[in-house]
Amino acid sequence: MSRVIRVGGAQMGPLQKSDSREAAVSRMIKLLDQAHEEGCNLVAFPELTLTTFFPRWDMDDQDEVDRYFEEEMPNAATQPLFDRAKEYGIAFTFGYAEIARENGTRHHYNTSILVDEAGNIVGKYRKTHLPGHADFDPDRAFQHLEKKYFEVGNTGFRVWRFMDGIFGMCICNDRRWPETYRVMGLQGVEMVLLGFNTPSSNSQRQSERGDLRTFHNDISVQAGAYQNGTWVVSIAKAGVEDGHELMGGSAIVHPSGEIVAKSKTLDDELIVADCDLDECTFFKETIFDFDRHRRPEHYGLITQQTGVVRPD
Ligand code: CDT
Repeated sequence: MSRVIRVGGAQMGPLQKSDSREAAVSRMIKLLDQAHEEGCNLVAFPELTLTTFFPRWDMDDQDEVDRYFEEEMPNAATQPLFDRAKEYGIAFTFGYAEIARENGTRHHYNTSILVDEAGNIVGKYRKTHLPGHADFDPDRAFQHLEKKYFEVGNTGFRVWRFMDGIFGMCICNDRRWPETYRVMGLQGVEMVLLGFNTPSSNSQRQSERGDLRTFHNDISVQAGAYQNGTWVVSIAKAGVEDGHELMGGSAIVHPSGEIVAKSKTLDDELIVADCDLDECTFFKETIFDFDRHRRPEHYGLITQQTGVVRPD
């Protein structure tokens, strides 16, 4: 039986502070309509799809912060997206800022969900690698306060049996860490879905070239795909948000590591590729046959320590 999935990567253009959830969702629905016309079975949207990338703003009023978060999913603003996707029979994933109630306490996470073609949420991932800093940093050209507004996710890198395949999720900065893909690779992942919001310039090194930032994005997702024999669908929120530019470069990556579809703009844009999950098999059974070739007895440091310990 064929395991080809037509994937739509729904890059989003910028969202300003003043934009409503409804405005974001109506743009998502437009991309979904286009994906339906192009015969997609699965649509991937970016990280924090519903709002501007608010961690660039330093806020101390928790009520103001909480306005960027969702307490329920779906909710009134996103229900039309769930309804339209169900009508089309399209599965989808998107990221949002989540307030979760766990053991009577409110927790703030940077979250993404996987929704099946019948509109059921079948998977949830909470971001593990939170980049940036927790306190205002006057030495940066702009702020990146994810460590202030979010807790480290408590889901770990799970995978789900979904659409005749094995799917996993991660979010933005997670894509730069090989451990992210390998933990999912060890569970047989065949498609990693991820969204990102990446500034076009480095707040700590303004001289860094844009093409180098694109290279670091590409090399991360291409290596993650190849080294684990998995598809990677990596989707940006791009463009200028209240004067701050986010890079584009959404990509669908084959298990060979080759990019098979790439966005060209910094705006709402759908990229499409037919992804045959069976194309993972060759890589998983040859050069990256983990069972035959991995040597975990020599990898202990990876889980025993966080930072670098240099020899005396
Ligand atoms: N959203 C996100 O994780 N962005 C980071 C920027 C890091 S710069 C502090 C990224 O890795 O793209």
